[in-house]
Amino acid sequence: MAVVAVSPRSSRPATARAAANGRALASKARRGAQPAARADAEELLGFYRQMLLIRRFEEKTAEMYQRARIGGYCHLNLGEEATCVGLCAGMQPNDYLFTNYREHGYALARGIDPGRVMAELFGREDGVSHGRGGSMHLFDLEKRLMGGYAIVGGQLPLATGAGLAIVRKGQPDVVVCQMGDATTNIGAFHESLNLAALWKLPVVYVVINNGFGMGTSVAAGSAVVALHEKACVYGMPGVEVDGNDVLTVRDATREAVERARSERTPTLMNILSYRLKGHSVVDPDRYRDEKYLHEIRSKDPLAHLADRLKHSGIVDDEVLTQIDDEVEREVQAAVEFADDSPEPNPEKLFEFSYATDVQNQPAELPGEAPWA
Ligand SMILES: Cc1ncc(C[n+]2csc(CCOP(=O)(O)OP(=O)(O)O)c2C)c(N)n1
Repeated sequence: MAVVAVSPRSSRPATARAAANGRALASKARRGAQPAARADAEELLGFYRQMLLIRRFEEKTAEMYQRARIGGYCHLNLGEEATCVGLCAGMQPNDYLFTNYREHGYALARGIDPGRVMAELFGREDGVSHGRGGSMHLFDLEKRLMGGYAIVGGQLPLATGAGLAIVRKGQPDVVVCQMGDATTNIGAFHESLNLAALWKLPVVYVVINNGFGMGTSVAAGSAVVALHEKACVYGMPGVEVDGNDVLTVRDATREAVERARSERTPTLMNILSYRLKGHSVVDPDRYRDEKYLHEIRSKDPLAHLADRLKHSGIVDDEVLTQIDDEVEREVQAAVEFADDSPEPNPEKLFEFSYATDVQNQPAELPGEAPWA
C-alpha cells in the first residue's frame, strides 16, 4: 500500500550521492487508507471487472498464440493488471498514453473494445491498427492510446515530443509514458527526462518495474536499484508505488498527472509489479526459481482485490462467479469477432505506413517555446 516519494528538495544521506546537482533526496512513506474508504463499491467492482477482463484476455491470448492464431512477438500483462487499470484510472480521457510492446492490458483499460484488440493480435482488418501492427503496435487515436512500441525506449522521445507539442499548442492535456524497468538504463530515458525537466513538460514517466528485462534482473542491469531515485538527477519528483494495489496506483498516478497539468512538473513513477509468466509467450522462464514464483503468485493483485471485495461485504462468491462468467463470454466474443474479421487486403499493405503530408511551415502557436 505504501507510496514512497523521492523529492529533490530535502535530504537523505544514503542516496544523496546520486544527486549530481548537489540536491538531496528524501524518502517518506505514506500509508494509504483502506480501499473501501477511498472508492465506492461500484468503482471498486468496476476495477475488479477490468482487471479480470485483462487476466482472461491474456490467458486466451496465450492459448491463441499456441494455436498459431496469433503470430510475431507477443508479451502479456499477466500479474500486472492493477498497474494497467490503476494507471488508466488516474488519467483523464483526453490525456495521452504511450507504452512499450507489453500493452494489451492498457488498451483494454483505456476502454478499447476487446474484439478490436483481439482482431489486431490476429492481424485482421478490424483490429485497432487495421491488422498492420499486431500485438506490439496497438494504436487508437480516439482513446489517445498513442501506441505500443517494440524498440525498447522508442516511446520515450515521442512522448516527450508530445509533451512539447501540448505546451506549444497551449493545451491542458498530459502525457503518460509507460516503460519497463530495463528501459531506465538506455540513453533515450535520460535524454527524455532531462528535456522534460528542463522545458517543464507535462509528461509522467511510468516504470512498470516487474523486476526483469527479459532474463536480466534489475540488480544485474542497473547501478541504482530503487529506480525512482533516477529522477533526482533531473530534479523531478520520483515515487515508488505498490503496483499490486489498484487504488494506490490510481491515486499516485492521479497526483503525478495533476501535478504535470497544473505545474508542468514531470514525475518519474516506479511501480513495483510482477509478471506471472516469462518475458514473452515463448519464454520458458528458466531464470526464475519456484520459490520466487511461489512468492509472486501469493501477491496476485486480482486475488487480493477479490478478497477485499468479499471482506468488505461488497460481493460474495456467487457474484464473483457471475462476473467471471460474464467476462469469459466477453473474451470468447472477442475471439469470435477477430475470427470473423477479414485479412487486410495485400494491395493496401502500405496504406498506414507513412503519415499523410503535413505542412512543414512555421505556425502561429498560442503556447510559449520552453527555450525562449
Ligand atoms: C533497442 C532494443 N534493444 C533490445 C531489444 C530486445 N528487447 C526486447 S524486450 C527487452 C527487455 C526490456 O525490458 P523492460 O524494459 O524491463 O520491459 P518489460 O519487458 O519488462 O516490460 C529487450 C532487451 C529491443 N526490442 N530494442
